[in-house]
Amino acid sequence: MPATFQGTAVSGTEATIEEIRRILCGHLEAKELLREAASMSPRSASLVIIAVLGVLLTAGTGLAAKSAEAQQADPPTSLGTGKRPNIIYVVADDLGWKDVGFHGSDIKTPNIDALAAEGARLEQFYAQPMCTPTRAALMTGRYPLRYGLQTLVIPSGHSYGLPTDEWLLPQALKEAGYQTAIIGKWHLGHADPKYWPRQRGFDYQYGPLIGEIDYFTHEQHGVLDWYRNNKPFREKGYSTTLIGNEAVTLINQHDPAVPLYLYLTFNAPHTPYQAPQEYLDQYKSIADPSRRAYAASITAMDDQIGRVVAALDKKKIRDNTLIIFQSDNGGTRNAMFAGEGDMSKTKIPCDNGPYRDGKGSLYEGGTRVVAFVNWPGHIRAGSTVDEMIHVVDVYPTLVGLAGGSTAKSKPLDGMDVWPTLSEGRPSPRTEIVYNVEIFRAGIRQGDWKLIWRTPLPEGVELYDLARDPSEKNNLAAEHPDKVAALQKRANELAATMAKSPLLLTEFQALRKRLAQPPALPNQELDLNEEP
Ligand SMILES: [Ca+2]
Repeated sequence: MPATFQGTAVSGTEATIEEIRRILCGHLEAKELLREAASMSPRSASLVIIAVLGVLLTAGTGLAAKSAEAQQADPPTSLGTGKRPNIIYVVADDLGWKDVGFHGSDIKTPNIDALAAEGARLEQFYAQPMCTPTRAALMTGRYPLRYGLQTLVIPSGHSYGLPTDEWLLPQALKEAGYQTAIIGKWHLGHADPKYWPRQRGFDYQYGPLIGEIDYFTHEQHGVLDWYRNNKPFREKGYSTTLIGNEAVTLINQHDPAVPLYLYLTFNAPHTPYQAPQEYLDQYKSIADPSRRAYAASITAMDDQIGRVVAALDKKKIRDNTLIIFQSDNGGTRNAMFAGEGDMSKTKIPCDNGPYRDGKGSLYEGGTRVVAFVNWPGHIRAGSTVDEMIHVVDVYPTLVGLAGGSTAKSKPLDGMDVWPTLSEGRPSPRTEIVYNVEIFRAGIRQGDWKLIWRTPLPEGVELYDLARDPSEKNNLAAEHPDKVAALQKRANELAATMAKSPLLLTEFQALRKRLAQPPALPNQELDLNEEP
């Protein structure tokens, strides 16, 4: 570690270090924290923060494209069945692991439950801890650390997006002859049309480019976020219902001779917790208004999924349609990660069952998400796949099924897991990379999982997930060899990671503050002027 970093850390106050930790762990509070730091600290404290951030930001080499790790990744194998299924890929937003009927919830999800029961439940399906990174991993087959999207979501006021030199899943499926459509939330870049879905392989687009919209006005921070084929427009209705309507219409009008890839991404049940009265009325027994609206929004989403299945049946293409469902991250358990809106008066309603913590964290509650796969005659009904699958695996698996090619993709982290999904064979995956950022990492190899927080004082946690899936017993002190091996792996990945455009932008904004005049108290001072 550079001497400047050590010196800076030693000379900084504990309060300053804590500020840095909070900034790094929660962008949403960053501006407020910086304002606080500036008002209570001398100018030198700002310099300390900048110095530490600068060292941390330059720690990554940004050589994602040259990643030796990625170059060594196994090439995907095409295990297509000869059929080219329609693919309906459904993503829920911030859905708690336990908040579906098939995981024991009192929230009614009969359509989701039926699909899971007639297909395979995926009980070790891992996503990234937040929206943007998971969606990027799904679209690229590569860890977000490869292209700088590993930290937080793309905030509404930021202008970066998923780099355009990535070859996305819809591009690969379109190349294979699929009709491609996104109906729902994107959240992989909104400030420049070059990041929008229509420019990234989707023939058709409908829904919000960002997300966290008001379900009824479809606005984000008072700005309309509701588009059809790149044009903003207003329409009345509850977003979940509108998304369902659009999916049904698309299926009804679809030419069955052409395979369809529909990326169906509800903004439900993300904040703000809202639902139509008829759904709220189904949960009169729930006293807490947040939990009632959250439950109602999940049932509303379930109804729309039921309508999509009915449309497939009516079109007589159900038997040749693969349906996959997942949440993009675990349910929210910390208000800081609930979204950009005010959560001060809201009781967090999500339930991740036995899994610790939730969205934003590297614990299982943030990353092991509700998921199932269903394809009549191809996925064994009533089966449970208790094998490790990472969201990056979806890309090569679907492209393989589609008979497509990954030749234009950058080196994939994902593996073709079709034999695991369809036949219950052991997963080729022996490792889960929960995330690697400049301030923390989560890595699982076999049943051993490391969570490593690197801002000082560092935190090291080691769990045996086979015996302790709830991550209650930190075994780091008992197994220093396992900690060291997993830390080595995390460091290897960190050495290849791309810089985060979010943190770089914030760092540059911090530098601009150096040019501002001193924030002195606004009072008359007696100056001892020399005569
Ligand atoms: Ca999310």
